[in-house]
Amino acid sequence: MKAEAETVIAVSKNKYNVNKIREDFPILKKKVHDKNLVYLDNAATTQKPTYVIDKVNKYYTTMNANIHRGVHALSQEATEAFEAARIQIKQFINALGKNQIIFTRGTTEAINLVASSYGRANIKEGDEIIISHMEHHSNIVPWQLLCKEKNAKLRVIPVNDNGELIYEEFEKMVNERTKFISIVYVSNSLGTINPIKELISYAHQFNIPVLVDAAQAVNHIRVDVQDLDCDFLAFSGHKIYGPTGIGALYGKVELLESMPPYMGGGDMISKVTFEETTYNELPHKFEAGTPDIAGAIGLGAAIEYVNKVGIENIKEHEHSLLEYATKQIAEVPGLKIIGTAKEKTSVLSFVLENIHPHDIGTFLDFEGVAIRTGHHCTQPLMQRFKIPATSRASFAMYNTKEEVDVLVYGLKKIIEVFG
Ligand code: C6P
Repeated sequence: MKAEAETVIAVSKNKYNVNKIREDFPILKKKVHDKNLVYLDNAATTQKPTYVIDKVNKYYTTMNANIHRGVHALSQEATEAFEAARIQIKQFINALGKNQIIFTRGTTEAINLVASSYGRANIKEGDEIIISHMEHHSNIVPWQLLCKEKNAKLRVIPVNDNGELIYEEFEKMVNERTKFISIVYVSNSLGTINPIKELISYAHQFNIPVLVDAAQAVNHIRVDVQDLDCDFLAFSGHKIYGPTGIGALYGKVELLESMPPYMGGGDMISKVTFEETTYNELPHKFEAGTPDIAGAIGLGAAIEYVNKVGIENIKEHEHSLLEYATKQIAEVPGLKIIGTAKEKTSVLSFVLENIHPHDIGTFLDFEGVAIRTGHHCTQPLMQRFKIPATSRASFAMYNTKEEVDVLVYGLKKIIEVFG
């Protein structure tokens, strides 16, 4: 195992050293079909630096125990590491208190928690919930289920041809029946960055709470829950260089306090009798059962790593990659970019005339290039653009212009082969 200090990348004064960063991600040395791996599927999940892998390893090799339960040394050490990860998250998104950070399996579970707990307690027949046309299925289906159960109505903010929210339509949609808004910060299929702060400020004029799906935001741009003034915010660890199966829900204390538990079980209780149960304080009220302790510690380490590189540095690097790729890809005949918003993160979705995205994905795989093809769990958005699927290249802190060149080379070769 490398010493911790060695695993931490070097970003010397104003100089972003992508090659040094790449050394921290062992998987990037892998060969695929005898070609160098070019990993451009970062919106699906990011690769993990040695720093994170080592922290997870260290947990299992030196402190594995259940948390919040034991008086013995291992349990206390594990509890401390787990709670330190919560503090990392709290600081990263600038929450006021660590009791506002609830560990979940990821964004999906976080949204389901709010829809089930807050939603069931507060949404009534005839109420309206607003989402947008660019939501991931995990920010559609939980609300659909709730609306069905409560006989409430789901309303959808439309999207223009560039893949931007039609903001005026949102304002027109808000009325006295609007009781909740759940909205994606950054679209996974298009890369669009939505004007979340403006939207929240408008919603708050009418006391409507807003949940922000930040799954594709926290790894690209600075997210500050106090500045946004969002009521809830959800994200997944695996999209920010952390492990899979762990994520977080942020919530305002008064809302979280008022909500009934989502799941019952160990750790979420204060006292149980057969007649009555009282619940533990925040955030434990929403953390029933043994959590993914190693995952949480890994997520804390991932955030530490991102902090060391600097989110602003990452943003700048990814933006320059996006600009370069957008320019290079325009040279591919018959290619159309889907998602041309003014404000974008490093996602490049496209279609090629008469060539199915799955063929593109398979062909590129033989060149060592990993992209995602399909509907990206945003079927209504695909229907909006009248396409079944796109090919999506998504860039992370460790990608390079040379890798973009390999992608473009592969795409040109596809045109030659498929004519
Ligand atoms: N998007 C993608 O390839 P989970 O699966 O819970 O970690 O994240 C769900 C989710 C929610 N919201 C947005 C905006 C997302 O992008 C995702 C996950 C992946 O685009 C997998 S479908």
